[in-house]
Amino acid sequence: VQHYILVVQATDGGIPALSSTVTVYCNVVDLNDNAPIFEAGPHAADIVENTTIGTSILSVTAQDLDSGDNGRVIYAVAGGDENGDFGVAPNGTLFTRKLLDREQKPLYNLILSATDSPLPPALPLSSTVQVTVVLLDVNDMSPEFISPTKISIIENAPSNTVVMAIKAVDRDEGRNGYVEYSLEDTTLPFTVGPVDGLLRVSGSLDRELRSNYTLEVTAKDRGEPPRSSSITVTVTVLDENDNSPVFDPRQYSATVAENASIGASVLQVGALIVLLAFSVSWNCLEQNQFFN
Ligand SMILES: [Ca+2]
Ligand SMILES: [Ca+2]
Ligand SMILES: [Ca+2]
Ligand SMILES: [Ca+2]
Repeated sequence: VQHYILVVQATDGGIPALSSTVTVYCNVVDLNDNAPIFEAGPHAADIVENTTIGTSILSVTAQDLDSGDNGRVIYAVAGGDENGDFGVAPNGTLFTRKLLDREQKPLYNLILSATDSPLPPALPLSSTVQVTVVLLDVNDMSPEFISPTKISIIENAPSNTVVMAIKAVDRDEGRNGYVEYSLEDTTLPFTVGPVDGLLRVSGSLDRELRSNYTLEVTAKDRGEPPRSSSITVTVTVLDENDNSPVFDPRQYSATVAENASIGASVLQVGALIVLLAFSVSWNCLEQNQFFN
């Protein structure tokens, strides 16, 4: 009630009694003594990630029993939104201000405030409410390979021998992040486990016939639509009976004086010392048979 109209009557004690009336207009000035109060919760909503900027999520309402500016409510996001991902419209509708990424942050616990707007020097009063926003996954991540792309296997390895474990990770959730593996060329003597990614030998490997294989491996998720990515794995077939030492580097060079004596040390290759076997003359230096 803001206005009272009172009719006041004064009557004397005489006989007959005389009286008169006066009308009193009474305005009650509002004090800001009520804070805005939110309707009871819980307040929660699910939205898909990557939703358009400005998408409405839910609405909150706070009632303020005061009148005028004392009851005029302004809404704001007061907590839980460090990156400024959300805003609240004057009517209390929560909306997105940015593209939201479930892989970065799947859930927000927001604090919304409602504050009234009394004229100074009166102080505003406010209250808060918690709003939970859960992001639903969209298949926006492709599988990413984390396994090596080069591997070797001994020739004659029996069928079913595990060559390596191929691994790809997909940061999406559920089916969107469930990865299955396959080989592009199924005629090669290898298979890959669709679920475990184990690359196995499935035929004979003969280094003399073929010393390396290039396998294109695809990892595909089960999203709708699915996303996939591929890598190339090089498999080198090693010679089973090759016991000869491997020099590193493959080539060595040394300079020998023309008048070096037979038996002079030329250079050392690992544990092997190369000695001069014949005398050297300048015009024969390009041949190799002087050394043993
Ligand atoms: Ca108020
Ligand atoms: Ca995402
Ligand atoms: Ca996603
Ligand atoms: Ca995915």
